[in-house]
Amino acid sequence: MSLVRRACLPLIPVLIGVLALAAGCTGTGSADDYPAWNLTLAGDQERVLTHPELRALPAAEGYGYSVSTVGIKYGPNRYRGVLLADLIEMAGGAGTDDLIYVSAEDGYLWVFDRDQVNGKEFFTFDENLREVTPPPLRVILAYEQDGKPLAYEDGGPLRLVVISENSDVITEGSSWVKWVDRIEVHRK
Ligand SMILES: Nc1nc2c(c(=O)[nH]1)N[C@H]1C(S)=C(S)[C@@H](COP(=O)(O)O)O[C@H]1N2
Ligand SMILES: [Mo]
Repeated sequence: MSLVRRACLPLIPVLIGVLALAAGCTGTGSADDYPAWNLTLAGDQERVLTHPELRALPAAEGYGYSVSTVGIKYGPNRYRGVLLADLIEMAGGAGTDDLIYVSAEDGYLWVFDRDQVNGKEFFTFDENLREVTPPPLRVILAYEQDGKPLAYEDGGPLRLVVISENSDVITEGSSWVKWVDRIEVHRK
């Protein structure tokens, strides 16, 4: 007993140091720039991803520009996040007829079909809000806006954003779910 205690005690300060280093060195910014936030992925099984775990996944970047139902334009901004399609794969994938439920803290829910997860079927508009043929689009769960952590008032720490390579393509804000905390694959 006492032998074990004597052997382990000196290790504790070392362990604390290692943990502190690990906490300070994850992700792009410092860990303290982001509030604590978890994402629940519900597919065949349920799993929870922490914000640092999400930021460690392969990232996608592009321009996002949205318009609200009342015609207020928001953007363009540069966004960085994880492809929704990658998260669906992590949840076990989705079949052609499955639906993806993306929901938030405040109870808001938006339903995507598999084509939309892959950036298809969205309506796009020019800056005069005239409908245009959609360029290639991708849907990401964004955690960064213009190089900074996505702020709570902008829908952060995690917001669904439709991105493109063009800074002048506008998409409908209704699918830009703010404060996302759950993504669920609904099997048909
Ligand atoms: N969680 C959540 N996300 C949401 C909404 C909401 O009420 N709750 N409203 C949606 C709608 S209808 C629009 S037009 C945009 C508005 O985005 P804004 O508040 O950044 O202007 O957010 C979308 N995302
Ligand atoms: Mo809206």
